[in-house]
Amino acid sequence: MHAMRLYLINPSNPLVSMVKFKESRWNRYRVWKPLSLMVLAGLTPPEWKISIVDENLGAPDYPAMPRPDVVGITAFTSQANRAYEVAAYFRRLGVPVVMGGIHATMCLDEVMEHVDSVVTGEAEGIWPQVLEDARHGSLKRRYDGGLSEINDVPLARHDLLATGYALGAIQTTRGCPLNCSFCSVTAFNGAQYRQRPIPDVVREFQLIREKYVLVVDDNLVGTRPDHIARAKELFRAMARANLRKEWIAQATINFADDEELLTLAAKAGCSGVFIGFESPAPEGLGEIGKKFNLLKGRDFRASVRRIQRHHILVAGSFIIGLDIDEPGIGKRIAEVGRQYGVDNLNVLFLTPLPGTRLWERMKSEDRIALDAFPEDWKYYTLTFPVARYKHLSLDGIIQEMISCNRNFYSMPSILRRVGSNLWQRRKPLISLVGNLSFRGNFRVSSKAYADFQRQRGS
Ligand code: B12
Ligand code: SF4
Repeated sequence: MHAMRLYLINPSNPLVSMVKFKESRWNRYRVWKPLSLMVLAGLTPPEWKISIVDENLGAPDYPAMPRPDVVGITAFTSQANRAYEVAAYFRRLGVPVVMGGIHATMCLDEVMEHVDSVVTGEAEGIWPQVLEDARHGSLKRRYDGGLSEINDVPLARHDLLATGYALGAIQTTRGCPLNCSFCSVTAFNGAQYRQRPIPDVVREFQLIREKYVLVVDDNLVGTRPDHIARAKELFRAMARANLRKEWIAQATINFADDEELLTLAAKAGCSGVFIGFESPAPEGLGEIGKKFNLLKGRDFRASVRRIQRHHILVAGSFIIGLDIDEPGIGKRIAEVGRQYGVDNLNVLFLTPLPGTRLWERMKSEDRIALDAFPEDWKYYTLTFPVARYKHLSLDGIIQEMISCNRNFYSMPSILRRVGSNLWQRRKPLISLVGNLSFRGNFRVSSKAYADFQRQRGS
């Protein structure tokens, strides 16, 4: 049996790539490992010779590369256009192309037009079958992996990607019960919070070469007491294994409510968390279905401080463009970010992503402004306004975003924050790099907004 050659490709993202390194050296921090492809490689039988191609590291010279037997492509919605170009190239050569991931699942009919075979859902239960069919020349047009058995998630192939990324990546849980209206996670990974076996996670951490790691879980600690208990077990096991890694993760604000959890997280190497505050107004949280943040008596500033006391940095995420948002919202978010005391602020435009409740609602209200698909998918990065917002025009909302970032990332503000980190001995260097990186990226974004406005003729 001759070895079969498989390319697993992460199409370049229009806004995020090393090619744009010239525009801002902070771009390095925007290029992340495509973990999906490393997991697929982990599921692939040994008779396949696998290459993972991450176009974000630089444009590959496909004609100079050996012809593969099969190509697998992953894509977020924003990468769909480039995914179709890559698919067309390999199909012209007669190489069968399979596409999977979030966009393929949410926009099945569109994707079917561009590739030979589509895999919807999680891949663990189905990928070996897809490859077997490909080997026999009998690929089906469509496969559905549904939700995987969490114990079947293999160790990702961390050895297959080039070094040079700022962070390694690992996943320890899947699924989220909160089902916020703008997010595709509950629709894609289900409402049940599924946890990988702790020994697998520890073993996989040991395979990661990078010192700094992104834990990609949507919520590393979960929301229920049994979730928290598991997180504590995981952190204990990580500390025992003496991994010598520093990691960042996403969590809900209840992370702050348990001192033991925070102590264990810090011991296990946690150096920062992303927390979705989403809106400074309770009505905003109601609007997007993030009622979890509305729990009575929550003092966000005190919660943030409790986390920071464990030398863990807090990045706060907000959304701009809710129906309740009026002119002035940008400055308001910057003020609230400062008031909560977050170390970094990450603000994104409300974006109807296919497959979400927000998409259904905006579509039915004819509020999707950028809808020349697939071309317009490139703007679905959450860094462009793509909808008709209630009280803000396209130009107006961009101005709000600019005023928010100008305000929060002014040099005096950065120096004040980093100064206080220095004073509290709370990772001042990482905080400085984080703040400068956000500031640098903001400059790239401002240029992108100008191009966007020019192209839209506004
Ligand atoms: C980590 C993460 C990031 C990281 C790293 C991104 C990266 N390059 O890996 C960062 C923070 C950089 C990021 C950025 C963005 N992200 Co993001 N991110 C995630 C997150 C939390 C986890 C992704 C992950 O690694 N999962 C683990 C792997 C193993 O799972 P998986 O990717 O789903 O892969 C499985 C299946 O999908 C399938 N599969 C995937 N690809 C393929 C291919 C083939 C051939 C086959 C057969 C199967 C298959 O098999 C895999 C194993 O089961 C998801 C939410 C989520 N839970 O998925 C959001 C998510 C993917 N992100 C999202 C978005 C919108 C973005 C951004 C566009 C906007 C933003 N600012 O957040 C940017 C784009 C940046 C970029 N580089 O492209 C959306 C995507 C929705 C959509 N329709 O596109 C998600 C779903 C969250 C949400 N809000 O709904 N993200
Ligand atoms: S935004 Fe976060 S909390 Fe809300 S559904 Fe998505 S993953 Fe869950």
